[in-house]
Amino acid sequence: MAILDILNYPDPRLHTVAKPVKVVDAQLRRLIADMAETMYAAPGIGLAATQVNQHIQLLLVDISETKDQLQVFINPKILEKDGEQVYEEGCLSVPGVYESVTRAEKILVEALDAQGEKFQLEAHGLLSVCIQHEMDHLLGKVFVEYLSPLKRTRIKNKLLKQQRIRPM
Ligand code: GNR
Ligand code: NI
Repeated sequence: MAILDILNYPDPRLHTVAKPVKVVDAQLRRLIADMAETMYAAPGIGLAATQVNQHIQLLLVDISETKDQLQVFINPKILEKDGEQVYEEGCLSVPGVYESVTRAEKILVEALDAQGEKFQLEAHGLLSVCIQHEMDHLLGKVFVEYLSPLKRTRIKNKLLKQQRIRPM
């Protein structure tokens, strides 16, 4: 296994739209294992392939305390959304930034698992937030895009400064 580099906002590659996975094979499971190791090491409760510069529809989540409940979603689709919740979100690609985002409270997701088997899951609360956050990454969207342009500019400049890149 290997720990992969995570892209940092405002890296333009974070805005790439991921393509569907065609085959669930050993090579894909190797990427899943590396992404899991990367997510646990970070530590984070979710990781989208986009964040490790792999532009395919693959995301992982593990919201358990014990960090032994990995859930893999390949080619995920949201079939139903219901209600609203506000959660203070963070992102491994936007280190040190935590801001409130409004999302659906309940989602019904359909996806393939790491064996290529189709499944459906109804998610609420943090799991629902996390899956929606990761699915946004696959669409090339980072959570700061829900914030005001002023906040987003401040966050961008703070992160560029941290990365020693001249502010825009
Ligand atoms: O580790 C993470 N924590 C988190 C907290 C609140 C809402 C969403 C998240 S996902 C984030 C990991 C990450 O950046 N996934 O893309
Ligand atoms: Ni994120």
